Amino acid sequence: MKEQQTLVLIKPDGLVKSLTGNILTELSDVDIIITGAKIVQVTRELAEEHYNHLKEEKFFDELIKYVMGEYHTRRVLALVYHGTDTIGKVRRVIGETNPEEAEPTTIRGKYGRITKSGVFENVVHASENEKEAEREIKLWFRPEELVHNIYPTESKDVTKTEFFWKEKK
Ligand code: IDP
Ligand code: MG
Repeated sequence: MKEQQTLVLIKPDGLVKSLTGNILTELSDVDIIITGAKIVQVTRELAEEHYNHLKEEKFFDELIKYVMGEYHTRRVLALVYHGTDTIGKVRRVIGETNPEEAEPTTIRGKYGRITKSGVFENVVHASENEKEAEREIKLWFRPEELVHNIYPTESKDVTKTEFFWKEKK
């Protein structure tokens, strides 16, 4: 029993199909809590870094286009879940990578499909293990965007331009 965090992405097909509510409901049944959430427009750089371990696969280019939203909408919902054994719990709820092989009761089994060009449109991403979870959470989120941090943080003095809401005169 271990406190873990995991990165979940509701991919562009999940957003276009209005599945956000259903997916959050399925994930709320396993006693884990959301500690960070935001809508992200995925750049090519972020997509390629996220899937860098699949660079050599023949489906890599299609995968990058898919996660950048070229076939659906240019955004994903990024979430960090926190709790005991979160990584395995979430992976069980989402199901197998191939939506045709995923159990029909899982998120991917219920809502995923394979396109004619062979893209696995499997609706959600979730980290596979602790090493990947740490890498992915640090890639997608800054420490202050999470309500609770399990990885060490440090403060640095930086000078930067920040945006504020314009004050009404
Ligand atoms: P995972 O998302 O279940 O962890 P990975 O092997 O890490 O599976 O693959 C990342 C993503 O790449 C998958 O979610 C899926 O969208 C896509 N993908 C994986 N394997 C294939 C394949 O054989 N054909 C087409 N797309 C694939
Ligand atoms: Mg993976």
